[in-house]
Amino acid sequence: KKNPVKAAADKVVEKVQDAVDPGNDIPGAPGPVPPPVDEPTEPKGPLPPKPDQRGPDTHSPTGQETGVPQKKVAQDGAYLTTAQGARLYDTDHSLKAGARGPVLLQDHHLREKITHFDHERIPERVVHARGAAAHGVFRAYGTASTVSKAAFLAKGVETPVFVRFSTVLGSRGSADTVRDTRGFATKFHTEEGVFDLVGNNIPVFFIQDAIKFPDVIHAGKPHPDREIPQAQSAHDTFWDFVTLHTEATHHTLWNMSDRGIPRSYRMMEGFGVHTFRLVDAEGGSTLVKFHWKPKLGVHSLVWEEAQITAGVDPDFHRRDLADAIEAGAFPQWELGIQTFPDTPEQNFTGIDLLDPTKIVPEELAPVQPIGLLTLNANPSNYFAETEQVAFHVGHLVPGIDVTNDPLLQGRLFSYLDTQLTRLGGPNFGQLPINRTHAPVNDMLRDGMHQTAVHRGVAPYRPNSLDGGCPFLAGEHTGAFVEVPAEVAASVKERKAPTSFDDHYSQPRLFWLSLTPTEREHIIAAYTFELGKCYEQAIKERALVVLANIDSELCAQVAAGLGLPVPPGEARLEDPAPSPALSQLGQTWPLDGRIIGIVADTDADLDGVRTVREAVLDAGMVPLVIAPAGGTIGPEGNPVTAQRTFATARSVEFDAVLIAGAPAPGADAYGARDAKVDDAATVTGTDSRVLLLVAEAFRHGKAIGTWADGDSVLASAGVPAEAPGVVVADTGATALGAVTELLGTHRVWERFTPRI
Ligand code: HDD
Repeated sequence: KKNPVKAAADKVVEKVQDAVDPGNDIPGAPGPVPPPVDEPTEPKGPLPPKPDQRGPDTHSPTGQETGVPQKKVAQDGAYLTTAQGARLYDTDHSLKAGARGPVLLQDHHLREKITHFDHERIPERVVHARGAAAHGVFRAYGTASTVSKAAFLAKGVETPVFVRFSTVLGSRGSADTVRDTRGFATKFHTEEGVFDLVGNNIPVFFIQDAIKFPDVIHAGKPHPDREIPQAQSAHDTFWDFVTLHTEATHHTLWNMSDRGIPRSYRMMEGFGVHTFRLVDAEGGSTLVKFHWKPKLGVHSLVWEEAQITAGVDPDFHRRDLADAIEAGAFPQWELGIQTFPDTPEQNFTGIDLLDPTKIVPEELAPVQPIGLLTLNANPSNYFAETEQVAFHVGHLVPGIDVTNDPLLQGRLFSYLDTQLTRLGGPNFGQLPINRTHAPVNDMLRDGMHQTAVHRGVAPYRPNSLDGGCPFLAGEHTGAFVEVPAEVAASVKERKAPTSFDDHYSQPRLFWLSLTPTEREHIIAAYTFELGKCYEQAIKERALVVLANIDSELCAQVAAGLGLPVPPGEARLEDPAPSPALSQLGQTWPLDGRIIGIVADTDADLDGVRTVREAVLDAGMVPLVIAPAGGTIGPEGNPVTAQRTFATARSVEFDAVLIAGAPAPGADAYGARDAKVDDAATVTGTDSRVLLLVAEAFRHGKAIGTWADGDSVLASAGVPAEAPGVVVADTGATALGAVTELLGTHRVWERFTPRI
């Protein structure tokens, strides 16, 4: 009689033999088993990455080679193992007492797999939870060397960087295009240690003292009872706070402007916000404000576009950044500084440099370029890099120091503190993305997630057992030495200087510096956001704030809300406008802009081919929008559809071209096959195409047609003679005119401001 236990055991052996046969389920021959990993044993140099902890691949899945070959597979080696390295023969069935029996507690693999999964998430950032990041390089022009001894600012020095962009209010899974401030945090891996420039896309902040940060964030985050609304400022608690704390007026006005809904992370300015202090080789100090200037210009969405995009493509900004880098259209910013003498008053032309609600107009203190940032590689792993990166305003290098700005001072505490909860202890600096490239020789020991195996017995100073090592550096051996700034004899008090009481002159400066179209957007934004509030008293208080910025702004918003206009306070003389604050009026490069080309089987497909080539040659992205997926045109020479009438929505395109049918008799793509000839022309009647064209028109986008494509315009309700609408004979002519229009981002004449 057959022994059932032996039979079961034989079966297992058989199964194991099946599984370990490399030809069985692994395509191709198995690679060599990787050599054992060297665990870091001592903290002296930068820790070597494990094979699975490599930095980013400098190239994209679409084949853009930029260096290291892309690693396509998730694992090294041929065999699946446990975390302890034991090879596995089955990962789909729990170990059971018989196929229909209960699961056994002894199943180590089951418990390890589930336990690890249960703990895959870490707390999201308390603010700036939603982000997207990229690797890059910063190349210094050397122009800052006269004011800072920082080694990475010396001429020609190239420093690896990691930049994370973010929204502030939303959770990790929230939409990208909501109205909000954007974070712009840069980690410079310099030879002298890490320097973090943790800035925003708005140059001022809601509060003047860090002690109020929990208040402004509690007010902006979803209401604590129902946890709604997500990633929005259009609700009562936000407006309650910002109208009671009028120092928030300036930042709020920027949020309500086009700056609150950027077109792309690649098209945002960045600001260090606070005044920092640079120190030169002789110990002389200069006050500075940091600016990032995007090479592609500063551009925004229009509000309806932002709203549609939040539903149609919530990952719009994340995708845009990754796609651009993948396509080799590396985004670039110039880093610039405004410099001010480091006088005891820390005041420039009457502007208090320690007040983070104030800017210094560029017309008064020009932004001087000091280096170029290029983002050239996408992260390989979102969690390991974008999620685990830890920025801190206190990560400074010799030559860059802080000031007494009370907002900055509080941040110096918060950023280190928050990582203890978020990254689970004090050793987050050892995570691959955070590891400094400079040699580390600290005396910090132990703690949660310690990965170094420190040697020796004397991690203290002074010591004799380690021969007194390590020694202390001095100013001339690269030590970070604080600027010996004088602290005026004073009393201990909870107070702000009286200069911090001016909450309106700079909001007015911003308002006066914008074009009528930009002002119109602000009026619409306030009307929308306040219209979403339930409390009448909050709306009324907001109108009082607006009356102090501008009477027309207040009157228009009051009209929209159906409320009376409150009296404004008497104002001092108007500040001179700062044209640099406006986003309009210049022409910018078009790299990475997306051109939608609507075409069906009857369209002039030769024209479509020519246009596609020309768009690519111009560094832009052509996307053919066809009635259905696959290809259109003759079998031997088809045109591939990248989008269909079902998947395309206007918000994805910076401009739209409509390919009409060639004149009767003219066969634009040569030998058509009968099947194609029979296909009905659907473009001009398809409601999705008409919506696409109407929305593109409403959002101020350039629209071009050729052949008889203009017939679609009439059906979509778009006047052929309207500004920015091009009716041409050929695709090349239509594209030429549309490209010209794109340089200014939108067709601004289409917006008719009320004031
Ligand atoms: Fe902050 C994150 C920018 C004021 C406390 N902040 C954070 C990030 C950016 C900023 C870009 C995301 C970094 C990343 O991508 O990981 N924060 C700013 C700017 C401020 C500012 C420009 C004003 C000028 N922040 C501020 C104050 C406090 C904080 C006043 C606290 C007193 N910020 C934090 C934080 C966060 C943070 C809680 C959340 C996650 C993190 O730090 O690492 O510590």
